[in-house]
Amino acid sequence: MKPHPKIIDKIIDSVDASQSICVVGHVRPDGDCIGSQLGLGLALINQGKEVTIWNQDSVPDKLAFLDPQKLVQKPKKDRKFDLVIATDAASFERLGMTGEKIGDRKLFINIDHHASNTRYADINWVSPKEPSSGELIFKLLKAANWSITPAIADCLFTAVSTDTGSFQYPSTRPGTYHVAGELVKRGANLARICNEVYQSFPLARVRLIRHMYNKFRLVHDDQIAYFWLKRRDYTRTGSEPNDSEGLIDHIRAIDPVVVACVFEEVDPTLTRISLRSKSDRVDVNVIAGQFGGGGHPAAAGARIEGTPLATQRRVIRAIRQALDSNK
Ligand SMILES: [Mn+2]
Repeated sequence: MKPHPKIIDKIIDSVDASQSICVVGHVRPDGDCIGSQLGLGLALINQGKEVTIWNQDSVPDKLAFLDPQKLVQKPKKDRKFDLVIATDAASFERLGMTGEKIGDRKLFINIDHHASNTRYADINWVSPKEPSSGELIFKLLKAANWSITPAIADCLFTAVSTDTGSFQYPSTRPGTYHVAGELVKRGANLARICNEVYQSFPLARVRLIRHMYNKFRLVHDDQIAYFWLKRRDYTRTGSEPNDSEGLIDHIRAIDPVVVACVFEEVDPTLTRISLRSKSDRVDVNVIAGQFGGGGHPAAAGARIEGTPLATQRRVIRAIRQALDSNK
């Protein structure tokens, strides 16, 4: 009897058997998504594959240095692919309109590290213990013996670094540092990555941070911190939704705070929430799940229908309950 091939071998065999490959990622892509998409995409190009890299949204400015060839495109028309690989996308819906354009494919592979992943593809490599999808891509490249060039190392290092909060989140494991070390050995340009990703925020974002510090609220013995981002806050500060990424870390980084929450107005009756937990006591993936969202124990999100006030009440109540039930 033939042994059941390990999933990673199945993925490598599928790539070998495919010529046209599309690599897709989630809406409003972050460093892990773009780094994983580009790191994998570049490796596949080096393998002589015909590669398309699609994301519904543009590459954030601070990550543009990873894509000098502008490989990441917005999907325009339906295309035929031998293989589509999704990276860092917890659900099919998270692919946004990209999902509508990849219908004609022979095989669909999902590579992700979100515990909430819905296993929507033909082959699902979901490993929630990994702190980033970038680490999964690194393992895939190593197992396949596909060369990790300095450009690929830049992409994967950015993925690993951003999704671990610069190697600070509890998800960071010894292996994460080994992967990072190996990526630096293979030419990841640390100075460039740190300067582009962490030291080059636009002034508009600083105005948004000022707004946040003026407006954030503390409740439940200062254990819950939250603030609202309204659409007018973006226009007023000259910023865009991309600029709000990571803002939540500022209120999370306050001593008594255990859970931080950002309410972002999508439209008057739709709110996007982001949640961060600093303690094992509170699993925000569970809280987000109560509102149809998900993520990780320490970082999760959801989109909630309803008036802003009702949404705020429901979410804060859920956080309070989580805090009180695990004292
Ligand atoms: Mn990720």
